[in-house]
Amino acid sequence: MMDSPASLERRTDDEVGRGLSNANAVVDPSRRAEARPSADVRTVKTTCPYCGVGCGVLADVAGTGAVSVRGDPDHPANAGRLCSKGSALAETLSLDDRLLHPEVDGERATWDVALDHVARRFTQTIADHGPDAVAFYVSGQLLTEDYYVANKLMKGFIGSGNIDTNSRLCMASSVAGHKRAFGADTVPGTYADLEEADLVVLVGSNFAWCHPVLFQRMMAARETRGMRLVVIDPRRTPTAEQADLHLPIEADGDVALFNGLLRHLAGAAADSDYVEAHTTGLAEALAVTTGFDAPAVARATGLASADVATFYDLFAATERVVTVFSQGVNQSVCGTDKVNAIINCHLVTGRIGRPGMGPFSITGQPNAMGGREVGGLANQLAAHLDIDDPAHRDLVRGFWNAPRMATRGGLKAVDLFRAVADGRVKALWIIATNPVDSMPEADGVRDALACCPFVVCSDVIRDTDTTRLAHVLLPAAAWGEKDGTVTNSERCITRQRPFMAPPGDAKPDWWIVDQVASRMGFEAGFGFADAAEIFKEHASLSTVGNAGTRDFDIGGLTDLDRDDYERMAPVYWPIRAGETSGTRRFFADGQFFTPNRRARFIPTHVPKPRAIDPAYPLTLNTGRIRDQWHTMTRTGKSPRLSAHLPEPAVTLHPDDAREAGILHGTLAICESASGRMVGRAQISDDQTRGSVFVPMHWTDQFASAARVDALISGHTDPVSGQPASKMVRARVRPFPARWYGFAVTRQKLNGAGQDYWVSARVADGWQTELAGLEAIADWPTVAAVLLGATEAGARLITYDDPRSGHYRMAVLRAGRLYAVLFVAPRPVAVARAFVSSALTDALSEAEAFRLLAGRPGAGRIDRGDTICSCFQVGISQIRTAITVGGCTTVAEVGAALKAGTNCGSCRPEIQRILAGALQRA
Ligand SMILES: Nc1nc2c(c(=O)[nH]1)N[C@H]1C(S)=C(S)[C@@H](COP(=O)(O)OP(=O)(O)OC[C@H]3O[C@@H](n4cnc5c(=O)[nH]c(N)nc54)[C@H](O)[C@@H]3O)O[C@H]1N2
Ligand SMILES: Nc1nc2c(c(=O)[nH]1)N[C@H]1C(S)=C(S)[C@@H](COP(=O)(O)OP(=O)(O)OC[C@H]3O[C@@H](n4cnc5c(=O)[nH]c(N)nc54)[C@H](O)[C@@H]3O)O[C@H]1N2
Ligand code: SF4
Ligand SMILES: [Mo]
Repeated sequence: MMDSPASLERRTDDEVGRGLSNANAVVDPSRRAEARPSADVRTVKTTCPYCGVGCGVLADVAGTGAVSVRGDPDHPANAGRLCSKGSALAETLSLDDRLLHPEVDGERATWDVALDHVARRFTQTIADHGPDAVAFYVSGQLLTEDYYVANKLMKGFIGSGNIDTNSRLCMASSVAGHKRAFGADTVPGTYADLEEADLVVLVGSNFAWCHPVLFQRMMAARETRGMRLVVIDPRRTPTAEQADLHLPIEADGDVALFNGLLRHLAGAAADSDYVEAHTTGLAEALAVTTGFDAPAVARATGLASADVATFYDLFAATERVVTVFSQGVNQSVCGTDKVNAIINCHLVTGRIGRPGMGPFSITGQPNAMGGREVGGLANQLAAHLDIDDPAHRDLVRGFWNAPRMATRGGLKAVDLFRAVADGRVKALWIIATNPVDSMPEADGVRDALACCPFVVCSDVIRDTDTTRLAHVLLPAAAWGEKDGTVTNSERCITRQRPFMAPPGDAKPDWWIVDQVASRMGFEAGFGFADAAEIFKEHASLSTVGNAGTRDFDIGGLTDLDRDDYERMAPVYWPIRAGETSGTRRFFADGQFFTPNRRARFIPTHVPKPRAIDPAYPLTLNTGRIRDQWHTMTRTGKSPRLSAHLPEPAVTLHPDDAREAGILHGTLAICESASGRMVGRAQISDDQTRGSVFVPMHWTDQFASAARVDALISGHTDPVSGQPASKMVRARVRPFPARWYGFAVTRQKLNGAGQDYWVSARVADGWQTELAGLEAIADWPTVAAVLLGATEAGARLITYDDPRSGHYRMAVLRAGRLYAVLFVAPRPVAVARAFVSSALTDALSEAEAFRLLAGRPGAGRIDRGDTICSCFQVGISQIRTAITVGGCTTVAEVGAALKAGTNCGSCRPEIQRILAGALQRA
């Protein structure tokens, strides 16, 4: 760890016995299984801060302060497993990049000054322009307690509905679909249902990469029970590759597909007794499916008619079926209809509320569910109550003793930022989310913040594309420091516990909001002592006026004292007063939360095809990669995670690439009517013709121009207000690079000024891909500046061939490799992992030359692109194990190289490499 002032402070904390240094030890994962914490190791049970699977984590803190993590064998979600991101958590705890002190207008400030300033500006804005002139934009990565306090302040005390959350971009369509069908935002099922099912249908979910531990649980059950897997996704993803049937559906074909299925089931597999006793509206829902036979559905979805028929028959014939859905469903102009089209099929067959069956909306963020419980969306109230229902408002008003309850819902995310842009919202507080990168119309969001009179940002990182635009920065305590609860996709509430002291001035998010509330004059409703006290209030509210009429009830947790809260084991909701354990499955009794207790069928509508603009012939689809988390503020710190896919790819079908004149491995510009990005062209028939895929993760912190949300339009689902982040019309063209470069440097290379750059962490520094639109005549000078080799003490070794356009420079300092650059007229062909692993090595001049020649020296192998991040096994090694070593299964590759034997997240990719290599052989 670098000796930053922050780490010195953390050590100062040590001295007074309050905290720990957070030096990171990454335990060799091969030893993790046996790792028995030694005497001076303290083990803290907490929860992974990434995806909604909500895996239990054991943080082992050594006497030295070094932290390592392993899966918690006792946690019901993961039983000891962690995926690649969870396994690398210790690598993300370093203090570099952390926001450590409050700042006001770019100057460091005390908490008192910063909090008073925020309270004063919000109070003044409300006095001058009314409560709707202020807003909060928060996050499913807040703990339930943080979220509860923010929502209480805005809806109960400021008196506006203007608090929305990044869950609007994530779960809003599922919430709306559940409410329409069930009368409440209820997720009926459990993870065990995935193990007990005979058929699992994954709709718009790259399960293997986005919910890896749950995916592995499911796949393990499949090996023993032989369940069938259908994947509905326009791309052949690593998940789709594992499927018995992959349906490469055209974007937004889902409503047609499930309407056709409803029609098929109504004839073939309906449970008329169930429909009769427990539902309403089937006739109306069926009426809109007239004509949806398999051939018609095939035309509407771009699928083969035979595949549609196979899917329908399989679904009809299988009683135990779970339909899992995620962002390919939610993030759409017809997201809510997609959700209801799926639920309709489970209602008509009565396959809900019983083991191994049901519709299952899998949440993305660690506390997407907790956010829904506290009512973090602008159109909700706390405790699954409705803001539009006057009786519900009265109930909450009474409980909070709220001086001015909001009387209606507030602005939803897209409208909220538009209101910032046009000046209706004049003061905005952003907490734990990075909208300049993750919101649609992202350039518009950036411009809106730039002209907003007052922007406050609470984050753990100093420099993000959003914090750059804030007037006030408030340093939040990060994972490992903060204390509270999260709820996972199956309604399991688990504690996140601190195992380190917050560095610098960092404070818990709830504390920061609570302080501002008190300073705005709302002491009566705030002044919480700790997370336990907030949780108690939240639990109590869930019982108010709730005699089994509302799904969210955690009355059984209202009596927890501080020690109980501290010890609280994972627990499921609902857990009503007097109960000691929660109910695992909803709707077993066929009773729903609508006024007549019946579930509703909803007629769902196929979206009108949007007019195709010949200028933008392609459909742009966006999403996630295996080892990065959203805007990379934390996973981007991990060399291991950054090695998997270090550059944003623009993935194209071969025919589309050919038409656009784009070659594999060159750079491509992807643009829509609203913005553009540049990335590495990847040509693959995993992509369907007419579509292009770009990952959502890259920001201006890591790349010259790769914020894909600059391309996404503000089209939203009319019911849920969720943006269609997976579909915008776009086009591609070659980035006309005159030269390409690849650099590995100790310090982050300052790419500013280069036409194209993308940086990623490697073990001792950074690697950077570069390209330029203009030829460079004087490479020796430019290279020396780029590599920081202009100071004394740098030994330069160069290779220059002006005729062929090749230039290479290695910089040695004190005999060790400090930086190296390769320049070529075409994409640089040197093996990345081989060069980056030489950084800081002691090299003779001859060895440095060999490195510049791109030839591995003695004892150094070229691993190729990293596939297994736990053991750093590359694609070349895996191919060799197959072609030379004779491995024919994933297990054999694991035995030979260890690849895939720890977290298992890479097993689908090893499978793919095997299939390719064996086919060639
Ligand atoms: N590694 C990693 N894991 C994560 C996250 C992360 O950042 N990184 N984020 C977490 C969060 S917050 C979330 S919300 C989840 C998201 O988890 P997922 O929803 O599984 O992930 P995405 O990659 O966004 O999208 C899933 C798939 O939807 C497909 N799709 C696009 N359009 C359509 C369509 O019209 N119909 C259908 N059927 N499919 C379509 C895409 O091709 C994509 O493969 O992941 C969580 N887990
Ligand atoms: N094109 C496209 N856009 C998308 C999506 C997509 O699939 N395609 N997916 C959407 C979805 S589903 C989601 S969930 C969003 C995610 O988008 P964001 O929420 O914008 O992404 P994150 O990078 O997770 O942002 C979290 C921020 O909070 C900070 N942070 C981390 N921990 C804490 C903490 O404890 N306290 C505080 N105060 N700050 C903290 C991080 O440093 C980071 O800046 O993106 C959405 N945008
Ligand atoms: S699956 Fe991975 S990212 Fe998700 S909670 Fe588990 S360890 Fe964390
Ligand atoms: Mo999400």
